[in-house]
Parts: sequence; C-alpha cells; structure tokens
Amino acid sequence: MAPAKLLVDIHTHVYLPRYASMLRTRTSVPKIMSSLIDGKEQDRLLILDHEPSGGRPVGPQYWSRDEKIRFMDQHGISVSVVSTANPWLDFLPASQAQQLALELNADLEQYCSTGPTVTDSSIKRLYGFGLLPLVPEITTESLLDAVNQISESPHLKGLILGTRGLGKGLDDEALDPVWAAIEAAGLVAFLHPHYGVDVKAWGDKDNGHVLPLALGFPFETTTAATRLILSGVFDRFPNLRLLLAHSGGALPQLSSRLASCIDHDPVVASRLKHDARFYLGKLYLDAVAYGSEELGFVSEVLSRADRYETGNSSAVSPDRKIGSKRVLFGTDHPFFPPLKSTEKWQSVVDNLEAIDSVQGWTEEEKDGVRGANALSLFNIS
Ligand code: 5CU
Repeated sequence: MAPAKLLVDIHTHVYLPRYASMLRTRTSVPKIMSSLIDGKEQDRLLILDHEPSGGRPVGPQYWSRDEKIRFMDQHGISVSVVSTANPWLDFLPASQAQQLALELNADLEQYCSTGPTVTDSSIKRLYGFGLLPLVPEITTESLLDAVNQISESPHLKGLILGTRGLGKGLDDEALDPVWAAIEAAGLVAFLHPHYGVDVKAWGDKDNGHVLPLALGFPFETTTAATRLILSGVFDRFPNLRLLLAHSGGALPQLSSRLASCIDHDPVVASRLKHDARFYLGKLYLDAVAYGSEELGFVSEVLSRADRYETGNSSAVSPDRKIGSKRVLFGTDHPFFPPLKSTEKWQSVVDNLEAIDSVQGWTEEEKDGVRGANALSLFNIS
C-alpha cells in the first residue's frame, strides 16, 4: 500500500556513470570536457548545438544517485521516476546505440532496485524510464528487444524518447511495431525534446539558453506530438500511454486551431477517426509549467476530449477532474539549478506553488497531480 500523499517526480534526469564516461571520450557535441576555470579544473557539459558560453558546469548532481536522493530529500520528494537526459543515444551508430541501450537499461534497473525504499512501505524511492536505440539503420528486432528488456525490468516503468525516431520523426510507419510493443507491455512513453527549432529563429543577440529552452524545446514537442496525432498513431494504438514533457508545449493552446486546420484540409480531413481534440484527452502531461493558470488551462483542455469523440452523442460536460488526473508533478532536475545557492530550488518551489494555486482544483486533484496520478499511471504500490 502506498502511504497517503507522496510527492512523486516524474520528470527528473540522470546521466548514468556509463553514459557520462562515454560523453567524456567524445570530441564533438554532445560531450563533457574539462576546462581550466580560474585556475581550477572544471567539467563542462555541451549537449545543445550552438551551446552558448562554452557549455555549463556539470558535476555529481548529473550522475550520482546519492545526489539525486539528497535533492529529493531537500524538496520532500518521496519517489522519482528517473530518465536519461537528452540527447540519449541519438548521435551513435546503430551497433553502439543498441549495445549501450541494453547496458544503460540494466544500469538504471540496478540504480533503482538497489536504492532506498519509502519509509513504512515496499515502494522504492527510485523507478526509471528505459531507453530505446532509436537511430537510423537500427533493426526493428533490436528496438523490440529493448522494449522487452524494459518491460521485464521491474523498476523500469516506461521509456524516454526524443523526436527523431529512426531519422524521419515519430510519425514514421516503420515505428508501428514499436508502438504496438509499448502499448502491449503497458509502458509509458515519455516524449522529450532536445533539438528545439531552427537556430536562425533566435536572431543574433546573446540570450543565453533562454530561447532554446523556453520556446525551442516546447515547440519541438508540440510538432512531434501533432505529427503523431496526424499520423493516426492513436487510432491504431488507442491504449498507447504518451507523456509529454513541459506540459505538452503549445499543443493544448493550439489544439482547436489544429482541429480546424484538419477539417479544412482536403488531404487530412478524412484520415482520422476523431476530432484532433479527442486525442489531447489521451495524453499525459507533466506539470513542469511554472504557473497555476497554465496548469488549470491544460487540465481543462484534456478534460473536454470526450466532447470530440466521434459517435459519442451525449456530449460530456467538461469536468476538470478528468483532465487533472493526466497531469503529473516534475522537476527537470538536475537542470534549472538556482544561480545562487538556496535551500530549495526556485524551479521546484515554483512548480509546487503552481499546483497548489490552481483555481478550481480540489485538494484531491492537487494531491493527484503531486503524486497519486503518477502512482496510478506507473502502477507503483
Ligand atoms: O537546460 C537544458 O539544456 C535542459 C536539457 O537539456 N534537458 C532538459 O531536460 N532540461 C533542460
């Protein structure tokens, strides 16, 4: 039995030691390099193309399990569902990606299974999202082997994936056997951005990481999820459980416009079984939105899906509670550390305050977003 009211973080990353070691051997991005700063050796992480300011400082908070637990304790987080951070295996040749996926999945299972347990319960404090070797030229068999490995790892509850797929994006029909296997195994697929949008969109002013992170990441997720909807993936795999990073980016805001554009497009109008807004109600969103109004809004958008179910003549009135059940607390740790040392990270405080202040959410709904929804989605008890 889960103790009541656990805080569960479903968006929290790690570069497992094996992955960090591999990044250290590399001479091109993504890489970890050692630089002499003020006479001291410092590791710096470069993962984004056109990374500003020679990358960012990186340390044990990115790979040490003790540091993850310390961070969780500092913020009252009981359970974390940890995922490898971007860019996963995207940049590796197929044979290396395949081997590393299997090794990292085994490492993550061990990271979780040998970690601590929530006091007075059998629930572990750490669960994980595994990895697939999603790179061009990988065989379907290798992808299915990785799905199978994850589904047989008791502490891996899903898998994290970027937007590139096998090189043609996630709407590539070649991925259908993978979606089928993920659906059949009941795993949660966590869709996370890495590439952002064309760097030319950001102009030539030095705005640090702000534009790629605040806009590029969510726009990338928006496009990838929209392409999945347009490809009919949710008609072919109606029980697929897809979790979108950063509260679904701009998709909730744009979903009625998307529906209208589909209705007016001779190529697409007859392709899907339902109105685009129906598929929004099938998604799960993290609550990494930093604002209560945004959280209230996305839960309303998720709630109204039934109204758009083809053949559902009794239009269901929007019930916010349905939508909030698909929203789950996350921190994005170890990213977004405070610039000055503080007792708690502002990014975490902001996300918790946002959940606490959503107008119209009951205490039960807030508890759901803080933890109960995650325990139920990931079947943790
Ligand atoms: O700050 C960043 O670059 C990132 C990142 O790369 N991945 C992520 O999940 N959050 C922030």
